[in-house]
Amino acid sequence: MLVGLVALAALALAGCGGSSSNSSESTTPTTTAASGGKTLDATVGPGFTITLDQNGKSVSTLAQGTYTINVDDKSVIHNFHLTGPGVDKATDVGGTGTETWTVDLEAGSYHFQCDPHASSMNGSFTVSG
Ligand SMILES: [Cu+2]
Repeated sequence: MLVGLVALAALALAGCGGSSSNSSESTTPTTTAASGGKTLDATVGPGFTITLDQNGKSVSTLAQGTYTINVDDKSVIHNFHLTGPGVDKATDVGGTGTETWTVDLEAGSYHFQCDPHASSMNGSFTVSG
């Protein structure tokens, strides 16, 4: 009986994913973005702006954990460079496009900037343990 319940729950979860007639019993772990909201949006350019948002709000503090960062580099004169405990990741200055980073944020201070314009294009946030 318990096995039957678990199978039902798995089917129900798979159904939420939007695939209509997927009757296989494969439970693909595709529940990253929706639960917990641990997705950040990093944007640089096309003007002299650099931002890091979570759910449309500028990030100032975060709980430690694993985050997905969707980076959108919109300019060939800017880049997005994130540094902090255990993290040092950057896009190319001369390139544009989107990248997806998975980062483990630990307790401490993190800083992001556009390297060619670091004095004016920068931001920071704090991660609490
Ligand atoms: Cu720049």
